[in-house]
Amino acid sequence: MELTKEQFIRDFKDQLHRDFIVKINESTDEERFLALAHLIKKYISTPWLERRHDLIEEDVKTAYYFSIEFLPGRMLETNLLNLGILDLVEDAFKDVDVDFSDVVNAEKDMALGNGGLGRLAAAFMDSLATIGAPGFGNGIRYKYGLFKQKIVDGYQIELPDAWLGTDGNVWETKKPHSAVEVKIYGKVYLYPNGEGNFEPFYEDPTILRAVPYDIAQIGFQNGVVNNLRLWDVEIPESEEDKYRTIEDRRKIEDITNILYPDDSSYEGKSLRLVQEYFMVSAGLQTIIKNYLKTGKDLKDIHELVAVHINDTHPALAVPEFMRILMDDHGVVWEDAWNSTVKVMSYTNHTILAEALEKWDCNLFKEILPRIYQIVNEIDSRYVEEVSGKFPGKIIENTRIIRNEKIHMANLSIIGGHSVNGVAKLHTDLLISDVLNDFYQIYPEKFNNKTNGIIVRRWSQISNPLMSAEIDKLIGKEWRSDIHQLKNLEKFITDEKVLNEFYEVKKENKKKLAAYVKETQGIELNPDAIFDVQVKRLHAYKRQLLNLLHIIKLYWDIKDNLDIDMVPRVFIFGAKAAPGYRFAKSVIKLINEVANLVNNDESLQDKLKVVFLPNYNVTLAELIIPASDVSEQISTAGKEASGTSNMKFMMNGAITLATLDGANIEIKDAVGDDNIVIFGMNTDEVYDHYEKHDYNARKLFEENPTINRVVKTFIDGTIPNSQSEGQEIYDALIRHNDEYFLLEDFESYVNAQKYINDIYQDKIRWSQMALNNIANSGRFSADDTIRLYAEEIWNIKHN
Ligand code: 8GP
Repeated sequence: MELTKEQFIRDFKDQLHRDFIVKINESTDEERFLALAHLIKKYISTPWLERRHDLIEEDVKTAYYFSIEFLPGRMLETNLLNLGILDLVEDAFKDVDVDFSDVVNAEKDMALGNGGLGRLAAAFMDSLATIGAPGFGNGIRYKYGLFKQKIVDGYQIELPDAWLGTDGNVWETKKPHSAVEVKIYGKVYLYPNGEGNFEPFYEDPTILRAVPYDIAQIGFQNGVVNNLRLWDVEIPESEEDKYRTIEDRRKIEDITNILYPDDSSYEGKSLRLVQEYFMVSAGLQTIIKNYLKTGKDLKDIHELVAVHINDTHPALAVPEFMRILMDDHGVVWEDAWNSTVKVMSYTNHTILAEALEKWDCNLFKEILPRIYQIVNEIDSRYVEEVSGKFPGKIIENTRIIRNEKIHMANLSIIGGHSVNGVAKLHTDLLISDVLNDFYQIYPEKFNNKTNGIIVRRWSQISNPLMSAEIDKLIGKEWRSDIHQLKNLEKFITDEKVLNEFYEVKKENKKKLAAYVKETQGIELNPDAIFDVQVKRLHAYKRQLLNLLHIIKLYWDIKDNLDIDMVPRVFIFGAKAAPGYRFAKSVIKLINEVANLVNNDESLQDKLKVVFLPNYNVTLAELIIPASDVSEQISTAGKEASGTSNMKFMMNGAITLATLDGANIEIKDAVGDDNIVIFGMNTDEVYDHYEKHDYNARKLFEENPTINRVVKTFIDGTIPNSQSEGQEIYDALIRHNDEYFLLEDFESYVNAQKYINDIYQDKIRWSQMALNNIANSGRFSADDTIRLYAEEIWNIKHN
């Protein structure tokens, strides 16, 4: 946008004055942040408003991305960057003597998501706007984001993240006039309406008022402003009488209170199903209402609307779309079904069986009586359609209702025209294994869309030093055309350049070290290798393998205090699901090993271990630019894609990886010499599954290193962790090491040794790092979303 620094300073002072009746030098950082956010909203209000009107008026096909998670993190810098005024604002703040980074730090992380899936959804919002595509988001306005993690005595403690505070989210705008009603519970009777359809009659339903809050999604320097709509629940005025007590009201308010309510209880499960339906119904009603404004026939709605089901949580979109078309607008089943299948598409984000959603029919029927009828009908018609054409076993495996359960992935696949995985290997595994039965029926529905990242955030915003260095070498065009990073390859033998990148990394390491010192009291040596594993804590991601290696190093140094090794700092960041006992035990052990190692002076700082609490997007922005080694060590086949792996490579960290998820594509991008691969591949893992021949105890008994390392968990070496240590020991030895840590251990140790060796060759290491940066452009979410736009949604973009 066109703006001078002087004009901006005037606008900003005015805004502060108006919002808080305060002068700039008397204002707090929070006031400055809020005023700046309000000002940004003012700057974009016109294109934001016009965007939606234009799309409706001009009959432009629009994609709606339905997701139960959105994880944007902080939005201030991204918004300023995308508006093209980040530098100007930073500069202006210097002129008025305000520290811009303090203003940035006054923003709370918007963490309406758990990890990769939610971060990807937020990235796609940015990319959709950036490629100028009509693509809007649809989700839930949770009052509490993902819990805040504190570590007390080595244990994870979860604290509520009341991110909305009392004033709400500064980026949002409440739209009460667009509220809709959503019906749950009660009974439904169907009466034939004489036109081949049924008229439903609802007896005693619970009626909810869904109120939208809109958040602008600003495209990168292109004037486009898309919308992310998050729904909040209220009690409709007409129903007020029914909710006299605080307890009664709370039952309703709970619906949008928390992200992923604990679903180990019946109440938790119902709440989650209600959340899913609430968001889907409110979103679809609005989409259909807007479509009708075009004056077009509902049976052609697929020509203007695409709905994306991000993982199975929004899968109720299929029957709800049918319901609205049929019950509210009298479309006959066949026409409604034809449109629904063309409108819907689905992304699968994991092959882990426990994450594939299933609902008990009884619970489903109680909460969503009309939707249950429709799902039943979809299921019977599906069985009828494929009967005789495919073996009974395949039909049984793919139908929606089986063993009194509703299979949400099956509903999403049958009810849509596209199913995609999120990296090549992941899609291949869906096709050849997890969803192979479906592939035999609908091969044409399957496609791959490898994940991507917002390259601007992970370079320009989080790593300004590296970005300035790149500018010096190849000019600034890469900032808007990421593929130009490839031009950095020209400098791969230029020692001066390599040294400069090395120094940039060191500066970033010093910054992280200062944070660690301040928050944890641990001193880090910036000349050490910063070896980082940050991601959700899960057994398959194998943080424990990393820890086994740390324990090995500990013994190596203890055995030979003069050992020749580059000092190593292992950094972890990871939240464990509150009910996930094993994951919490791993956190406890990491912290106790950290205590052991960091307080043992005989190690002479050769080894340090740091667990940084409350890993989130903001912390990632500090850690990733400071990393030398990116740990991507999941059991092959288990990590659908990963996206932090892409962020690390973009920041010149060397990937230490198994051949899993997008690591394989990173390897293709950088070449075998610029990545360190270890461990079993997927075929080898599957071979163990088939032959049932894996024997962890044998490895433990026959390999002295493994024996010593594993015994460390139970022999009292690691203080204050007896029961957790035993649990880990049992998981590895008594329960036969489900994720093959011991089998991959030796190969991992060798890979780590290799890292230690090449790090000593500064030029070689820097060449690898530069090669990673130069080839990271291919993981831009802008490119990924272009493929969604062209191959799945059929929407236009620039
Ligand atoms: C994650 C995958 O684990 C990760 O590899 C991938 O990069 C990311 O999605 C984005 O595609 N999957 C999930 O978070 C996930 O499946 N969550 C559902 C169980 C809730």
